[in-house]
Amino acid sequence: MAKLDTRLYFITDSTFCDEEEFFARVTAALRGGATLIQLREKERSSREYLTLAERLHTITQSFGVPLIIDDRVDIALASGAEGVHLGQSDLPIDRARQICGSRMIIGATAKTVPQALEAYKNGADYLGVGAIYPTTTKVKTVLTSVDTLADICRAVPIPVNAIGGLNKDNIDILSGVPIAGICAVSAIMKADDPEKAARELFTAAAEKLGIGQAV
Ligand code: TZP
Ligand code: MG
Repeated sequence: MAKLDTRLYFITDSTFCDEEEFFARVTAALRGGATLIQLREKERSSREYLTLAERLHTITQSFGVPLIIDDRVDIALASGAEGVHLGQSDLPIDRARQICGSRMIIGATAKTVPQALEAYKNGADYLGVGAIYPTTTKVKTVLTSVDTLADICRAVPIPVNAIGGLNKDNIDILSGVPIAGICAVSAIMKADDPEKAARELFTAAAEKLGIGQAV
């Protein structure tokens, strides 16, 4: 399996800019220290999703950072990406594991301790938990309390990342919760300077939450 480092997990959104700007922004985020990238496309045809994934993969590979594909095991496999992220209405984790084999990173969304335990038991490598704050990113989600996030961290031995409305100025709420990292879309994607935004979020997570000492 590719080395899994979820400290600064940048999830992309290509819906508000053209393709060149999209790739420029993701490249900037990688320069700023993103440790894991997710391509997240909800409106694309399979062909478009694959084309974007292949192009993005050449970029992530040049930084030695794994690429995770949201929702779609087929696109992940076809593009050569290192992993796939599956929500509660996507393929079950154990079926995805059967298809992908042990080398693929499989991430899961969990909002409750039972969901987290089930995902772990079925072979998930990491969990995304949230939304911690309301988000401006297009997503069907409900808020998850910091207490539930903490319970999930204690319940499973795999990395748990917080997601939802997080930025360098509001992550203090996660202080003392043993998360492995932060997931962010808009704090980086929509920043004036995505490289600086990624760097500042990475630094804030290290300084305020102690994320990053041990990988
Ligand atoms: N799942 C829960 S919240 C969310 C996803 C995909 C979106 C997070 O986006 P942002 O812009 O970092 O709030
Ligand atoms: Mg999904």
